[in-house]
Amino acid sequence: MATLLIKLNVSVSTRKMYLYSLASKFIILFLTIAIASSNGENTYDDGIYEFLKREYSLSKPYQGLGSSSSSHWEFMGNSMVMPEQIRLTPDLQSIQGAVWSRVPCYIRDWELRVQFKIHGEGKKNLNGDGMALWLTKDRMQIGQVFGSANFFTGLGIFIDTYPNDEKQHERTFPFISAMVGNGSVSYDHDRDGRTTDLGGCTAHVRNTEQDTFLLIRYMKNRLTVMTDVDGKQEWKDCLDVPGVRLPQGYYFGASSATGDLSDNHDLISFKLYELTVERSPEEEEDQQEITLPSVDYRVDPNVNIEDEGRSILTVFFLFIVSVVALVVVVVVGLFLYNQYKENRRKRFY
Ligand SMILES: [Ca+2]
Repeated sequence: MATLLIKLNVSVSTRKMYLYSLASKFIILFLTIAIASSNGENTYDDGIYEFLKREYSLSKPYQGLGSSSSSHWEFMGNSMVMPEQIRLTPDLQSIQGAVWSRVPCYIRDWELRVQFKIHGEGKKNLNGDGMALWLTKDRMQIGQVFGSANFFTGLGIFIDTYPNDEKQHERTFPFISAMVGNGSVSYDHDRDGRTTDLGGCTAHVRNTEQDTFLLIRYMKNRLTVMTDVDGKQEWKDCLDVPGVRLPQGYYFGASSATGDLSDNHDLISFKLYELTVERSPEEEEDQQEITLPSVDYRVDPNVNIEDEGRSILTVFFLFIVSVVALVVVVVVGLFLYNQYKENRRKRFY
């Protein structure tokens, strides 16, 4: 009996020890996760890590904003901070507003996630003009491109809510597009930037019930834009362009403008994540040479490549058919001629 009691005691204390060790493991795991998330660190696909960079980010309650030189962000035009958003423009005619980072960005690989809201009283196609997100050499310059300067040097992402070019039947608005400017190329507002854009997508972002988000990723010179605008909580492809070369030390910004038509253009959050990406020595060297923004290859929207490709194929096909037909005619002709000669020879003898 005594032996049994001892055995029971031993097994109870072993179980306690096991439970204690399990509990402590859980606590350690919990603390690790808590510390990691408080640092703004998350694991990304393929082992790439992302770190939230607070100095380039904006979110409620929008601290670190204003005219003081210690603030990271500065206002321009009619933009204003409200409890739930930064209103770049109210739903009034001929208004411009912007917010610009004061800190030049030397992060090479990054992902920007923007929550925004575009809403107003105007009926469909009686609203405008949209908003833009920037990473440019110059900052705080009022102008004609969604409230910011034209002939910009850097990257512009446009959420264009009004079709200025009536001929754009194949594009449904609102339309999101991207442009890389080198200081000497104009954004053509009357053509909705069609002549210079790197492509884009339609996104129904206006007067929606659900929250609307945009993701811009710049990783190893590849520019990717995705949207999450239909309340499904998943990113949808919009634009993906390799060979986009952007120099370091540029400024992030967001701007908006209204004209005869208007909308509320609200920036709710602007979160910049640094991505940790491994590079080969060649890629390192390639990066150091970038002094002016450029794109290795841009599809010219005025040339219909599909049609051109088709016509080249047609010409090639016709050429092959002609050659084959010519050979057949020659061979058949020779055969018939030989037959004719043979018949004549037989008739003579
Ligand atoms: Ca437009």
